[in-house]
Amino acid sequence: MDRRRFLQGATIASGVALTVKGFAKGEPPTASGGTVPRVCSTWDFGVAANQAAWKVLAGGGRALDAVEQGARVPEADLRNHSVGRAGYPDRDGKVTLDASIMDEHGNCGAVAAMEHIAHPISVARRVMERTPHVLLVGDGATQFAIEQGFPREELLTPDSDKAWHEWLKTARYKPSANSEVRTYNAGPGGTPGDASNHDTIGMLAIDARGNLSGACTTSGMAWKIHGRVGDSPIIGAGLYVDNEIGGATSTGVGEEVIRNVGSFLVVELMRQGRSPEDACREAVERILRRKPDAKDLQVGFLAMDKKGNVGAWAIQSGFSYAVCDAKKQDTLIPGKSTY
Ligand code: SD4
Repeated sequence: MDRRRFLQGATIASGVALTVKGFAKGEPPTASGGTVPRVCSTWDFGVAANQAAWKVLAGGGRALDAVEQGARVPEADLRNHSVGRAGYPDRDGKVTLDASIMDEHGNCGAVAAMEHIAHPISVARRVMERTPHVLLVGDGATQFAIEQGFPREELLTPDSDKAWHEWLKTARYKPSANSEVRTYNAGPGGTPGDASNHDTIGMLAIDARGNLSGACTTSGMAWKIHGRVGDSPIIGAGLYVDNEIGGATSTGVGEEVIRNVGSFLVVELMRQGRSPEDACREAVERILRRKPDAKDLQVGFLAMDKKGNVGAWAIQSGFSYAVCDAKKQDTLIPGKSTY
């Protein structure tokens, strides 16, 4: 399903609780009307991730379990070249993954630049729950994962390898706006391109007890310098959750998010009384005020407040997100006739 159809579907599916506006530049979607439990996630591949998360929430499960289960879906999806297995590699042909997770108690865990482990979100959770640390990187993260029983695997698929060799012909690294073009929908062997080399899944959930958790997982920017770490595993940048206020997550060019501690900023703006959408918008505008050239890049924020209200904002059009709760879990499934 392309983004336009997803959005049309989302509009039809919205009912009273969700209002999805058009995607004219500077006009990302909003969801309002707090509903608990609820899960939201970035981009249209968030629809499938939300379904997995919803199974946990609908059964009365914890938001933390929901976001972990949800994030594992795109991590395993071979059509998705920006998260987990089959993610596009760095300039040296190595697939290095970043992920973070945060629960309702303020506990958090993360891995960065980790190779050979297919589910970084679950390793991040182990870091949170089984170590005194927050962030493990590189070989240390892989070693820890293996000690924890995760299998060591080759994550570079033939499609991603082919795309990398194609990129090597010019070897030009130029992250740019992620607007209409994306490799996710191009299917196996999707054309690699500057315009579509970054799509992270960030998820936020609130469970029936009103507790919030979040997760964020990515293979980062395609063709990056080996060792580059984006915003996704940096607590406060790619993900932040404060169970009293709400949570936020980000997607897009991570360097701009890190510079502005984006997700923490969004949560702090909600603490000051801003709605999730307003908070995301102000964070985007902060980035643009500090660096006007960032207008040519893509950065998007997604936020959920303590009541389950959801909002988002992005520099460019083309950013989408998926929301799932008891009222509309089915209607946001891709390919359903309501589309
Ligand atoms: C990064 N923020 O590594 C990630 C990439 C991304 O949509 O979000 N793409 O910078």
